Amino acid sequence: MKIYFAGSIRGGREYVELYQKIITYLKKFGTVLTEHVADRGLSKFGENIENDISIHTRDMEWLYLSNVLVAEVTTPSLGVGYEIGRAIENNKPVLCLYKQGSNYKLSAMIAGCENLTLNEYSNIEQVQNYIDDFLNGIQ
Ligand code: 6IA
Repeated sequence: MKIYFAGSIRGGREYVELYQKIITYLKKFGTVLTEHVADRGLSKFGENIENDISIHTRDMEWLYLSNVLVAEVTTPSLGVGYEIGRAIENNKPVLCLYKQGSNYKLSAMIAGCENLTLNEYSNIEQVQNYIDDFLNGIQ
């Protein structure tokens, strides 16, 4: 299974360690095409040798290749929201994970979307259980 993991980059990096844990767990199920999302060296302020057009082109290729998109949606991110929308339009199953009690309010465009699965978690064990349920359900 090819998995596209989406998590905030320019939106803010406060949950990057959680992204790493999620990616490690997702690798039990297949290949994660977007491991760089959890790269702690990738700062929202950082320079990148690639330009934004090539980032967008490459990410869309990976998204088309993937069987499923898993998104950590707690930190609001235009890029993550965009990827979720593009995945749904391309009939990919989408799992969104949101940290319960976060100061960030989840967008109605995610919370109110009936074409995705949204789970609220309070710890990594819950995240893992939600991933199990979701990915075993579509295999
Ligand atoms: O709007 P955001 O930057 O928070 O969007 C994050 C999402 O867009 C992630 O799920 C990625 O898949 C994708 N994305 C955004 N920026 C990049 C990137 N380099 N490389 C790969 N995927 C990206 C940006 C580097 C820059 C901050 C120095």
